[in-house]
Amino acid sequence: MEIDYSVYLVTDSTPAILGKSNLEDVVRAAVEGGVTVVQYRDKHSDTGYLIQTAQLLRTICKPHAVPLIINDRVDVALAVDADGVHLGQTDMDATTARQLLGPKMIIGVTVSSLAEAVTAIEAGADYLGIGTVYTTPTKEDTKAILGTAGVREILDGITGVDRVVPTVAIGGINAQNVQHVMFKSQARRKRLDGVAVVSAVMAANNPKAAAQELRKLATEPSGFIIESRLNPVTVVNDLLRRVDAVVKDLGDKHPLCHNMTNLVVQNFAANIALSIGSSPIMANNADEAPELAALGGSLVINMGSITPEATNNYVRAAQAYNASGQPVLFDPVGAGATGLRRETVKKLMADCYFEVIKGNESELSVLWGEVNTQQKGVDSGISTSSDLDKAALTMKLAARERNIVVLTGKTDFLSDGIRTYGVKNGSGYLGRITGSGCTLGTTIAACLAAHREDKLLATLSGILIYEIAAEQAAVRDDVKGPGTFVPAFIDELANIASSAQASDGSWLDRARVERIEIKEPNND
Ligand code: 3NM
Repeated sequence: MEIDYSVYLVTDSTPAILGKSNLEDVVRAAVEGGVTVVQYRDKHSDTGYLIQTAQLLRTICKPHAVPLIINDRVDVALAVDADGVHLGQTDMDATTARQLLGPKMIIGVTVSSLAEAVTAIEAGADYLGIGTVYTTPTKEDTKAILGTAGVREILDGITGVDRVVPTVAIGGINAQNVQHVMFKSQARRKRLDGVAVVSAVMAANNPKAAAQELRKLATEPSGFIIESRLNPVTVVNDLLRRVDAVVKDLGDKHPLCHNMTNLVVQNFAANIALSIGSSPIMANNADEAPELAALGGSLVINMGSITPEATNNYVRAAQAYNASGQPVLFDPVGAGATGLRRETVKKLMADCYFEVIKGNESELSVLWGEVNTQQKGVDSGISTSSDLDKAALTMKLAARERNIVVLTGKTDFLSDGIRTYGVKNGSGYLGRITGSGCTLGTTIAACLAAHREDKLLATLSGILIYEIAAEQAAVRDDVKGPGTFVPAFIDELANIASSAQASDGSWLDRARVERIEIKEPNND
């Protein structure tokens, strides 16, 4: 039997989840809404009650051809002629269960490491539940929190095993994150077949609608695809030839650039956006985000001035842009400076999809997981890494997050996980004024909104406009120091935007971009 694992419902009869609802009613609604598998999971009731309830659930699932799987209890599965059992690591082992159940019954196993996954497949498991993806209050004895990167590692690892089995991820999955769980956990040769949820349906006010929405989200392609990977332009000169058109698009389309940024740079960022032809809005209340996202622009989340309220607004705003397929750029300012910032980064990375992440070396090291990177303030600090190390960090983070990563510094690095480049343009003045990193984010985000086809090209265009304008400003006679640099810089950004409108690409003669060849990251 071919099974659709896309939305796998695990039941929970405890009052904390089910509330005052009745289990059968919720499962019926969920099946009508479109869940594709039901697992009856009840860790507390007596055997007689389990059998009675499982029989009832069977009559609900059968007309919809939805398989009914029994958690842990092989005897109950046999008694009600269920479609299969699901076994945790401390339940009966899969080999013994197979002997008792025969060859036809489905056996699923929960795994939280590659070793467990391989053992389960070799013991004859028909599918794997991979968890725990995110922290969840629903199950108390969960082991490792894998994140999407951990799920991906397991998927990558099991492609080496002879038998291919379907997989679902479990733990903290809901309508807000289902698409990026599916997208970000995708390994080179294997992707998840679906997601398993408890509270997202069992605790929903309207389980049928919740199931419908999850089914739609889990099976529809997300807006996150980095299309540029399909047919990428890689040669530097070919990319540079296309940059002017991106800058021209910016002037033609005047895309909205929505900034949720820190207190220091709000005015500067708005002026930078205006100078390159984008239309800025500094809106920190996420209640406005769905309407703003519908206008076709981009969002910058710069966590320079974080508060609990701000973090909540960032998540909700990013999710609104994610839902509408519009780009979000994340600037993890000072990511390693305090425990609060590390926690905020973790939350944002778990709950949102960022098309571009832009940071300095120490910020990106924290995102990669070298959490002992201690940052002083928000500056990058003294680097001990070579340019190749920085390029490799940029590339492996982009490959893991399935997005574009920009690492700023004397040379800026950018990568989509496949193509990696270094940009050597810029001016020392950028290091002597506030907000130069932050407003580079605004510039890149404006380009992303204007050009949706090749996201790496859009990112490169933003970096080049910015760094070349800085170079042009720095050599002007009227620039005597950082104070006079700022207005000259804004003027030069506007000059580049006007040149692009006149199809004069001569400003790009200054571009110093080189491709960096790094062997494919192995996600270690
Ligand atoms: N198993 P929710 S996590 C039943 O990690 C279960 O193996 C898990 O609940 C595992 O969808 C979990 O409400 C509970 O977060 C998932």
